[in-house]
Amino acid sequence: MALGGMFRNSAAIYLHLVGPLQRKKAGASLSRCLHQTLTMSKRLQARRLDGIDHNPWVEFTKLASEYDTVNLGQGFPDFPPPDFAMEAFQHAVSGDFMLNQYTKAFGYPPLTKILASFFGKLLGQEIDPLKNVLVTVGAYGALFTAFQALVDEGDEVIIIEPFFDCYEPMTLMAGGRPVFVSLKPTPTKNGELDSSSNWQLDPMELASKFTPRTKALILNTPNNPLGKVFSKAELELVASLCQQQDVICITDEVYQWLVFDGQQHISIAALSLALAASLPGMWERTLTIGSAGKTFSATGWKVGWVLGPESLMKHLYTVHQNSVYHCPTQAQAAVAQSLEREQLHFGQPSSYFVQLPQAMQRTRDYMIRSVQSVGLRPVIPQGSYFLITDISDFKSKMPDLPGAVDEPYDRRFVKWMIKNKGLVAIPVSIFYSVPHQKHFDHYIRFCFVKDESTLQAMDKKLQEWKDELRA
Ligand code: IK2
Repeated sequence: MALGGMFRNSAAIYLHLVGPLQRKKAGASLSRCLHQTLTMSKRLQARRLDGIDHNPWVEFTKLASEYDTVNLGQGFPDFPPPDFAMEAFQHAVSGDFMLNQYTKAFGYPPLTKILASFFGKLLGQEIDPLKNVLVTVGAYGALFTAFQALVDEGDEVIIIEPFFDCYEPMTLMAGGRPVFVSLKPTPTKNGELDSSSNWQLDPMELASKFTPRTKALILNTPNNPLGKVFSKAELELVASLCQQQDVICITDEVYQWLVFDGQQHISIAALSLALAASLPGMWERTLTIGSAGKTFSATGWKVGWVLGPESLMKHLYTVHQNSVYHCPTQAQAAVAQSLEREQLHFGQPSSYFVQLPQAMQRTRDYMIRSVQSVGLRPVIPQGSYFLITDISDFKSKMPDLPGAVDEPYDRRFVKWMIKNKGLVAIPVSIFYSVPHQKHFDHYIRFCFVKDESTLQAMDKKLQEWKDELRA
């Protein structure tokens, strides 16, 4: 209708400007054209978009912008990237003018080279920059390319809940069928704080999700929104099932440097399993995804990557070559220089990959204390930059918040909190499949990759709230 209306307006302007004869002829052909446009509008949306056209991010971002809020919703830093990364970007923009031009489709050569050498050491693999690396438009681009390249009509993809919400639509857009398995919280003792490590997979349930149609499993460690860092034993369980059932593993490791309390991030692609030495190993069946946005606190640069064996990567190259081609050369050059710097400082106190988690552990702990003061019960994240908190106490005290009856409670709660308390969070049910949302509608997610002043502003709002609760 909007399209028809727009067309009618431009047609009217055109007819007003031309002479009477031309007006008659043009009027007839325009009306045919207009008719065709209206007929076409019967079905514009491709069927692959059926059921995925509503996006909660759009709704909550819009609502947040309408009120005076402290925004702890979307996961991006409100502080600058490190100086060396900013300088690298400035250098890329103002230096070699050829960085304004196309580069290689699968990545700017200095970037694919440093990714290969940096991650080759971490994953214990000889990585070929030309065969095992693809640079993408953010980790989003990496995920999309992987799904399009490998998931076929009717293929099943196992998704561990809670999951970064785009995994489901990406599976569906590729024609696949998402199969969900939830991490379940083990009850804590009275008064004890919950931790993301208490949320675990039931091995029997996980095994039961594999069928002859299972093509891939998607893993996310550290996990968004829970902050869970999968242990070696948990990864070995996933890996052995992938090996036994001949399944591809897509592992989203964008928060790999953001681990706390001495935790260690382990890449599933680096595991070697003795039990199945005769089968292709984890490197041979895994795509490992990373993001410069998360790595260097520069989410707007939109540089991501995928690393994997040639047998899988060649299909991603086909998709990428024929769709995006490559991501901006200057941003890739800045990431290359920043990674080269990190390689020199690796493991030392001067490394950003050492400094960032230390700083984020402090903001995490500040936020934990702050949310506890109003009766929100945090689930301590082992990694990522998100903190989920249990709102059950509010659910029992204020069960009837405005909103549709079938709208999960956490969504109504977040809307209420934005409007009445000026605080933005994200409802955790959006990270679940529809059938499982009702079991997880009493958690909300706060993002703590924020400047001290933002966290203080949050704390101020929470203290005012606490005073109201006391009154
Ligand atoms: N994978 C995960 C697990 C992510 O969290 C993200 C970024 N999401 O952050 C938004 C939020 O949850 O508030 C991505 C992939 C995408 O990364 P990139 O920005 O590099 O495309």
